Amino acid sequence: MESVLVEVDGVTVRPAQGDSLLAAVRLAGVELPTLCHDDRLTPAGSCRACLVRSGGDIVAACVSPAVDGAVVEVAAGELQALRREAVQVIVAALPPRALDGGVDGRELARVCHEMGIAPQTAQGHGGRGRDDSHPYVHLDRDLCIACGRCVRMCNEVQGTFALTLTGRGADTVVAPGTGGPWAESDCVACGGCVDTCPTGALTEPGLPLGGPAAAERTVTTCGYCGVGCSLEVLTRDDQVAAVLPDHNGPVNRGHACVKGRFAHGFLGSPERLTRPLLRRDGRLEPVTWKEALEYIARGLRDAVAAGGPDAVAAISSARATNEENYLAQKFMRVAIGTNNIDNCSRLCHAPSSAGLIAAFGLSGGTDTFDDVETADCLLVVGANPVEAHPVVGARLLQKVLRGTRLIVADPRTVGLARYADVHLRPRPGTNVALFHGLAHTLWAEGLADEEFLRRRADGLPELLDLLTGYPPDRVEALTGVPAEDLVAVARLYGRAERPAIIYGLGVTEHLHGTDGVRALANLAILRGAVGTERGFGINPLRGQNNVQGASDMGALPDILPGYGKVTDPLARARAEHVWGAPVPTRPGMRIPEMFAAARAGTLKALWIMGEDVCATDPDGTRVAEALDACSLVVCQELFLSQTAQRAHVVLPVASWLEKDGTFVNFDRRFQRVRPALTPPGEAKTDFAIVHAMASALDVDLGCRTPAEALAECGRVAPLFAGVSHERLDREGAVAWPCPDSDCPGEAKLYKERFATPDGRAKLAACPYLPPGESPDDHYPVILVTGRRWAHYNSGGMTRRTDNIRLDGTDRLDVHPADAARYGLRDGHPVTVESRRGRATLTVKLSDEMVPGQVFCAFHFPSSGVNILTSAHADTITSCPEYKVTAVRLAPVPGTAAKRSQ
Ligand SMILES: Nc1nc2c(c(=O)[nH]1)N[C@H]1C(S)=C(S)[C@@H](COP(=O)(O)OP(=O)(O)OC[C@H]3O[C@@H](n4cnc5c(=O)[nH]c(N)nc54)[C@H](O)[C@@H]3O)O[C@H]1N2
Ligand SMILES: Nc1nc2c(c(=O)[nH]1)N[C@H]1C(S)=C(S)[C@@H](COP(=O)(O)OP(=O)(O)OC[C@H]3O[C@@H](n4cnc5c(=O)[nH]c(N)nc54)[C@H](O)[C@@H]3O)O[C@H]1N2
Ligand code: SF4
Ligand code: SF4
Ligand code: FES
Ligand SMILES: [Mo]
Repeated sequence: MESVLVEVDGVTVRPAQGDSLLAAVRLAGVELPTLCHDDRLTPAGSCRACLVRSGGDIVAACVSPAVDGAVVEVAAGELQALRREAVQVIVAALPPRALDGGVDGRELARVCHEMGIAPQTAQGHGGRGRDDSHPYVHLDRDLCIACGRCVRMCNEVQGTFALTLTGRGADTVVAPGTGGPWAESDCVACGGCVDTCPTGALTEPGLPLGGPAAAERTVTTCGYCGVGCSLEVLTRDDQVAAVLPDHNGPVNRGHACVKGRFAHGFLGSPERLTRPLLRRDGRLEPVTWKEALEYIARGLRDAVAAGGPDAVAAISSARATNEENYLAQKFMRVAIGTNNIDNCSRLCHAPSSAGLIAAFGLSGGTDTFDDVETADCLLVVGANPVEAHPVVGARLLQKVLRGTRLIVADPRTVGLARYADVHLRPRPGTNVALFHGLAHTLWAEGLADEEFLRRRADGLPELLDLLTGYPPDRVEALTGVPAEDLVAVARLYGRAERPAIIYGLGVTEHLHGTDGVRALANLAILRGAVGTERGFGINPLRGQNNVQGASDMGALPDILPGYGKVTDPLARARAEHVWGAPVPTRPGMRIPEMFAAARAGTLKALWIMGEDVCATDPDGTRVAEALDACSLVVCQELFLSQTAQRAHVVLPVASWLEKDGTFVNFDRRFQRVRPALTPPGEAKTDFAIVHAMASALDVDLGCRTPAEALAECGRVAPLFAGVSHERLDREGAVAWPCPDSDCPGEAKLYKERFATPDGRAKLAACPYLPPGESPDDHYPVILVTGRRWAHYNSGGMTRRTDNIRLDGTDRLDVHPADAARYGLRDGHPVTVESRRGRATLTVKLSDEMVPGQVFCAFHFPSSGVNILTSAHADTITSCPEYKVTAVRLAPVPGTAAKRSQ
């Protein structure tokens, strides 16, 4: 970038062209106060705390460009006086508490302290009142100086546009744009406005006045979603005072969402499990760890005696750390002697893993999110990042607001769809046809990169043969997407210079989810937009905080740590060498197979480490039957979840804020997890529990600490050999593949060759096949399930926080036309019935839906959404078809509205 020459109080500096005078002053190391300025936001120039003289004029440095040859005066006494006067005017109108804390107070108090403005200056009487309606964001109007930082934060970083400045002159104050109380506004509680507010007008409950300095501080990684936000946890007396976004976080860069930032109230919930529980006479009763472990050891030995090692199975946890998952799979393979281990990737992105490995060789997104963010065209498919990956959603939205082209493919009008150049609304379950239609058009319009295809990809003739059957008008008939929209999208994606594909569960959770991933990958390959500088490939927004890691660590029935196959003698030999024990050769059972085996009586013992299968797996009635059929169910939990209620032994665990280890986020970055608190009562980490269970069976799993476990994993898995706790503590995040400690980690994959055996990408010629569930006369409506912003999966944690005040019930989004048709009223209960069972939800009229389709989340197990969903699953990976369930709707008697015909 070109620089310019500027002189600041006699010091010559070279800011970049386009920088402000404020940047130049800082480069010169000269002190200059600011109030309305935040580096992340467009400058406002309203407070006048940063007045300087430049070219003879008095100007606000934050809004004045640093032009070549500028001579800036900052320190002169007369300028200091002007600045002090400006701030004094602001402060004089504020009540005395505005300057509480002085040098240890809020930003305004610190600035005043530095400028020598006496605390008595603040003499305002206030009287404008507070808004404490929201659980996490509180407003003290008397402290608002109308600097607008909060408004800009909400617009320019978060993208929610919830705030505005109202009133005139000295009475100007921030307010929700909807009028009314904050709790009823559009605010999604990202906390950004609280962070940037310099005065304490916006605060969160619990945050100590002096900020980080007033409490103990632990930097860790969020334990909710796969974005992997780095967070700073402030604690006092072993309790969380506040959780702030870490400004050095590689993904979040000082931002976060309501879950990571505020949803920690579950920690102190009176329902938190603090002692082991054992079922006696049908009731779960507290026992000692010794009793619980002896019971488990006996039960496991009995199961193996009755049915061999394969009569035992484990469901590991994508909520737990890499080290815990590593140890869990080692336990199953070494201590029990079976490959029966799986994790919730099965329910989620198993099709991504299978599809991306088949197409490119490795199980993960092809690019880093930092690169994706520099794309000039985003194709977002079956993902709702504004709600499910809010920090990513916010970064994408800001890109789009700055002009990046956006295509959204989602049956619903999700947050990003409102900003899309084109919004495609395929009928749920028709993605493969849609993607083939796009591929057909790319080829027909000469937008494919034939040179790339020749050099780096296989399968073109077969694909072209198949694509003849997918012209736009036929695809319109299959998917409901207008042919001209399809063509417009193929042109946008095909003509972009650096396109990127981002996708979610709307692609994977289908009967043909893996085909969906492959057909989507075809687009990037046809376009030569993967493994090259001409695009950013295809990137799944992986869900759980550590679902990538749980699979990386080999908590899968056919895969060892680092993706060696259990059927590959070389991969087995490497693990056997490190573990000093044989590795079973037969692939184990997947989660749905475990339940089927339990019902059939061949699976005797099931160990569940942190998944609420009864609430979150499909066809819940049959899941409960499976658990009831086992002679031993062990469940490691924070709470007495629906699953724990059916277990024989429940072990209390530490949460992500109470343990040591690492997570791998959605773009393959290892990041450190550090304990900020001690676990309550007798709760232990999953790591300690796996060791204790092994000891109870007289097996020593080695790797005493999480650091040792990751180091050992690196010896089994060359992909991670260069990652260690010590390195992560030193360097922050490291992406895999990272084969040695000098390797920086490969954020962008396949630059030279793909990781398939022959180094070439594979196009897939998979025909479109219809979904497993189809509507009929009895079940005429398609139910799509997914996420809402305030709750997380089973809701076990978020329902036990004040998030319950932000979203208190399970709602069914219904198009007004359907509501009229079935006699449903907004806010009233509705019975939703599928071929398997019935759930009761609350109607929410929504124009985000297409008539004939309804949507709900599954965050309130008591409403029974997963009683409805079916056992149909991806034919390749067994990922459930959560996105398509045929249902019928009826008002709960006594609440019906008049029906229309
Ligand atoms: N707030 C919150 N955040 C979360 C979670 C949470 O529970 N709450 N869970 C985390 C987890 S585990 C995961 S996996 C991620 C999931 O994150 P996402 O994948 O973004 O989540 P979903 O809402 O399940 O599904 C995404 C979209 O797929 C669309 N869809 C459904 N069927 C089709 C189809 O046939 N074609 C297309 N193109 N689209 C379709 C749905 O309308 C929905 O908007 O979120 C993570 N983040
Ligand atoms: N209808 C429908 N159902 C779905 C989906 C959908 O889109 N629609 N999505 C599916 C997807 S993608 C996923 S990932 C699953 C998620 O399903 P689950 O994994 O069952 O959901 P969670 O609520 O994330 O976590 C389960 C439990 O883990 C516990 N827990 C949290 N941290 C820890 C820990 O460190 N250790 C241990 N041992 N336990 C812990 C929590 O208390 C919680 O009860 O749901 C699936 N279910
Ligand atoms: S908390 Fe976030 S979403 Fe809510 S008003 Fe503040 S910046 Fe906007
Ligand atoms: S975006 Fe995901 S990782 Fe970041 S704070 Fe929210 S839940 Fe945590
Ligand atoms: S910081 Fe420059 S005018 Fe406010
Ligand atoms: Mo997930």
